[in-house]
Parts: sequence; structure tokens; C-alpha cells
Amino acid sequence: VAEHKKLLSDIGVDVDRHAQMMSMGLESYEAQFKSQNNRPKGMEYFDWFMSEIQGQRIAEINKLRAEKKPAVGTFCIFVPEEIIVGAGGACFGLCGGSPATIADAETELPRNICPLIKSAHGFKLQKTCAYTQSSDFIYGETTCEAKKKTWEILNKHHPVHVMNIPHMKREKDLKMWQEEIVEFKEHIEEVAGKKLSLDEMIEGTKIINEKRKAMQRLDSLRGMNPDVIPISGKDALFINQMGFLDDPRRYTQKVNELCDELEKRIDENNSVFEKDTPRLMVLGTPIAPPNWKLHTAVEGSGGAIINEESCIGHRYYKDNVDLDSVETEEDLMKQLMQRYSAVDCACFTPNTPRIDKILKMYEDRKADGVIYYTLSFCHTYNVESHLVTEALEAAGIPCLVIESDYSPEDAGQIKTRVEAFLESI
Ligand code: BJ8
Repeated sequence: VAEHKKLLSDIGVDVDRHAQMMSMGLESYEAQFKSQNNRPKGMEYFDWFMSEIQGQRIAEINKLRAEKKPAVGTFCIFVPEEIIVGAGGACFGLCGGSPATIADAETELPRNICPLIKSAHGFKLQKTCAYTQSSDFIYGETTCEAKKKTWEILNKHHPVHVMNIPHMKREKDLKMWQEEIVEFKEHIEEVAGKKLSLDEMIEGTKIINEKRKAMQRLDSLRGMNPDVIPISGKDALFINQMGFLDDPRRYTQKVNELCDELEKRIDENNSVFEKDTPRLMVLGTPIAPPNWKLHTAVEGSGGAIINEESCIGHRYYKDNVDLDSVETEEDLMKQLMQRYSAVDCACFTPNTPRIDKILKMYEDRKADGVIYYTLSFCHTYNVESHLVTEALEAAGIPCLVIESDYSPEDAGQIKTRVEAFLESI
């Protein structure tokens, strides 16, 4: 413990404040997760990971840094993590799901922007996220206005590398995107102090492909069988959240082990929910830990969440990089661009493939309804909800729209609305 405290202090963490934050987080996890019935045994690993979330994993990342391997923190799924992993480094999501840092952030940022950005910025100002403190640089992107402008301020406190993500997907936009990926690779080479070989990058890509495959497997086991739901939505969400922090090889192995268990549960008809529990999909903005408010409300009101069409969810793992035709570095950069440009974030115009995908996902999963969830002041997802709900209505799909921030105050109101929705379907 003393050694770990020293590491935290060496990387600039405010150790006392961090300890308070961690004990609040662990208490909340204990109350919301451990109390669930009939959890798969494979959740033991993820419970352990939670207990070490700012412990062993932070030590592992800093060991890599000592070997001059890049450590990159991110808030967005456009980061080409294959390149970082190919360089032997670590790519991880940064803390940005807690209300406890927002007041500090508001000393530098306006109040009326999305809570994810404020929470993340506040973690840097407070120095209470050991991941942020462990990163060589933060990956920023130009997806929404609030993020784009926050990078300029965050850069005063921590190095930020901004990648220009276009807002349309025309030929000329995709060409620019590919150039941005090349530039990102050069930045990683600068941090690593060496050139990256094609083989190294292919190896990194294979590791991340395997990780995404394991997440796709989990997605299909939890949501595609109408008779048995072998894991709660809350546990599955947590596994997806941890995918942004854990070592990708170990994570892949643990998710696959859990999936083996879920397959057996399905064979044995062992569901964590009672028969005829309404099966809901969640659409929308990222759900960063410890923001478990929606899942707790739904699953505490007699519903089951079987999928998140979210960046912490399906949008992150739905596509792999096609390596079949890759012979040169340029081929790989093109495949990376193609894979990342298939991400259907609401920052794009038009974004119709997202609507087609949602309708198909709903049909494949034989779901009973959807919740369109957006963070307050996320204009892209909020505005896009109009076209999405219109398409859902035309298809006769019940939908509840929820806009919320990180404060606990609306938890009761959300639960009441969810209960009424569940009764209506
Ligand atoms: S790919 S959704 S992770 S940008 S920060 S857009 S919630 S106002 S996080 Fe996002 Fe990448 Fe898109 Fe996904 Fe809205 Fe907030 Fe902006 Fe946000």
C-alpha cells in the first residue's frame, strides 16, 4: 500500500482526495452490483478489477511508461488504439462519469455544457484520476463544439493531441481522416522514440480485433436469446466500461471465459431475470463509470437491458479492422480509416446508417422497447433523437427519451418514468 501511495504521489495524484473518491466509488459499486442475485461466477474477475481499478492497473501502465512505451488517455472511441498497442503501450479511457469533479471544472468551463466534459476536466484540475496522471498525452478530437474548445484549456494542464475528425464522410473527408491517422502514428513514434514497423502495428490490430470479437460475443449472448438473459445489463455494462481500462489481452481472455459460462447458462435455461421481463435497448451517449443511474433504475423496476447502442457498448465494438488485404503500411492506414469512419457518432451529417442499424439491432434482439438516453447539453445526440424517434415510431417501437446529467437528484424521477414506460409496453 505504501509503495502504491508513493506511485500515486509520484505521478502527481492528490492522494488524500483520491482516496476519498475511491472509497465513494467502491461503496457505490458494492451497493449497486454486489447486491444482484445469481451473478455469473465470471464477474469475480471484474469485481476484483474494480477493487484494483486505480491500483494494480495503474502500476502496470506506469511500468510500461518506464520502458518508454506510450500511455494514452482518451474520452472518445475514434482513437486508433491499434497503433498504441502495436507500440507496446496502453490506451485507456479517462475518468469522466462522476459529479464530484464538476464544481471544480466550472471554475474554467461554462456550466451549460455536457457533464462528461466537465467531469473529465474536473478530474484533471483535482488530480484525482490516476489514469489521467499516468498518460503521456490525452487524445482529443473535434467531434463536438464543447470538447473541441475544452482541449485548448485542458492543454494548459496536460498535453493534448487533437485529431481532426471530419463531420461528413465524403471522399475528401475520408482522405483527410487517413492523413490524421498517419499523423497520430507519427506522434506515437515521437513518444516511443522509435519508428513503428508494419508488423508491430498489425500485431496491435490483431490484439484489438480479438478484444472487440470477445465483446461482440458477450453482446450476442446477453441479448440475442429471447428466452434466457444470462447476465444483467448492469454487469454487462460494467464489463464494457472496464474494456476501456484493462490490459486488452487479459480482458479478452476474461470476457471469453465469462462467455463460456454464459453459453452454459443459456443451455441450462438459467436466466437472471424472470420470464417475460421486458427487454430494453439503450441508445445514445456514452455511459462512463460510475454513472450506473439508468441501468439501476431500469433493472430495479422490473426491466432488463440487453444492449447499449452507445460508445461504451455496441458502437465501440461493432466493427473490426479487415487485415486480409494489408500488405503495406498505407494499406493498414486505409483499413484503419475505413473501420473508424464506420463509427456512427451523431457528430456526422447525415447519420442515417445509425437509424438503419438501430432498427436492425432491435429486430435481431427481439427487444420490447428502447430508451434514448442523452447527456444534458449534448446537442448532437439530443437533436438527432428527433429523427431516430420518428423512425422508431414509424416502426411501432416503444421509446422513452431520457436526458440526464450526473447528479443523483433526478434518479427518483427517472425511476418513475421508467416504471410507467415498462407498464405501457
Ligand atoms: S464517438 S459520442 S465518444 S464524440 S462529449 S458528443 S456526450 S456533448 S462523448 Fe462521444 Fe466520441 Fe461521439 Fe462517442 Fe455529446 Fe458530450 Fe460531446 Fe460526447
